[in-house]
Amino acid sequence: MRILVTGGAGFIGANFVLQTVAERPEITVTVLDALTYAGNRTSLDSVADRIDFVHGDIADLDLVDELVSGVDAVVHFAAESHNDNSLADPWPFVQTNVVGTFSLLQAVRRHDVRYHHISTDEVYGDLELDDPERFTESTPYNPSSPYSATKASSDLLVRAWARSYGVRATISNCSNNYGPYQHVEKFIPRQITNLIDGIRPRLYGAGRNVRDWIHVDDHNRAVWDILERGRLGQTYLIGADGELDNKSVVAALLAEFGRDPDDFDFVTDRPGHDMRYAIDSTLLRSELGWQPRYRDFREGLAATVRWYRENESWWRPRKEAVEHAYAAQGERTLPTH
Ligand code: NAD
Ligand code: TDX
Repeated sequence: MRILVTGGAGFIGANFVLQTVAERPEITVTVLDALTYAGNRTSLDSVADRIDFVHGDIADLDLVDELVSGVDAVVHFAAESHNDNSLADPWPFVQTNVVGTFSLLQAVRRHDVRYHHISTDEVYGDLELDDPERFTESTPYNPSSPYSATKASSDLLVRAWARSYGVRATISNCSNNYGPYQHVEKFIPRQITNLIDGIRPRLYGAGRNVRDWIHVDDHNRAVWDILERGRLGQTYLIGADGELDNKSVVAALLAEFGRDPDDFDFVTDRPGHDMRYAIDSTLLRSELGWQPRYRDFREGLAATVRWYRENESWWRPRKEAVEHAYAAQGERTLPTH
């Protein structure tokens, strides 16, 4: 089987490629990645001689058509992925997430290639802290940020191409991932690298927002299950029952670094900040037999902290620019709640 992995130099895509090469040596992998600020080719160094890497844009129709014509399946990870950036400058999100997905869909339609679309739980909007419900495959779409609106748009394109043109597509909507190779702009790597640098972690608002954490390897194993055994046209939610509020995540990190539990700052909140995400992954578990392997968040977090400690050369070149961008977006410390 030959697969085209878009966004394979990003966080989840790179972990997917590393896992695939290690566990499925019979698969031929081609990566298509534009190497934006979020892409890092060195994440794939250990498998560089076992994959093909193409530096290019998913919105380049001719390039995408050529690459898709030579594979059996496309796994589409490439995206502009950071909510804060989408609030500051939404255009690249429309271009990559919507136009880029359109370009891939046209190619898989023309060449009748199997397509798996990676999406997010954020398309469903957010839940109240005390809401007993969790997101399911039938929750109505209600995105909040420019990022989640463009991801929702791309999901709808996939659904339309599957129904109207018979494209052999599946979609997965996953909750917040953590693990190695995640960009230092994101919550957990930002706080880990702050702590390594002796800077206090920074919590938006009151730190009460809840995210449903899943280890990136568990996400990627679910993607393979869906690719191999998922029903065409079906959406699957991926989540590992990992709900935690941001303050608890910071508390776990402070403990990991042997720091005082109060050693963090509250900073300006994100506009429109979603309160809570929570996934009901019953369909994935019952139909495809998927189970998470990382069941203890604190263990997974400790392993992730070790990875950032041991791989400073991977993240250090990007740290200063990220902190500069947050400062330029107006982030400032708030009085303690
Ligand atoms: P990321 O920002 O770390 O990586 C994105 C990758 O896509 C980068 O390598 C970048 O260079 C590449 N890219 C961006 N624009 C491109 C373009 N026009 N053409 C080709 N390549 C391009 O993102 P991530 O966190 O790895 O997310 C991957 C996917 O998973 C995204 O679709 C995201 O919406 C989805 N997702 C992420 C999470 C999460 O917690 N990070 C959760 C659920 C779903
Ligand atoms: O410094 C911070 N302090 C803070 O409190 C940062 C960067 C974030 N936060 C909060 C905001 C969120 O409540 O932490 C939570 C997680 O923030 P992000 O890492 O930016 O993730 P989120 O906005 O939840 O989106 C992520 O999960 C869904 C990914 O970035 C998306 O690509 C994915 O679709």
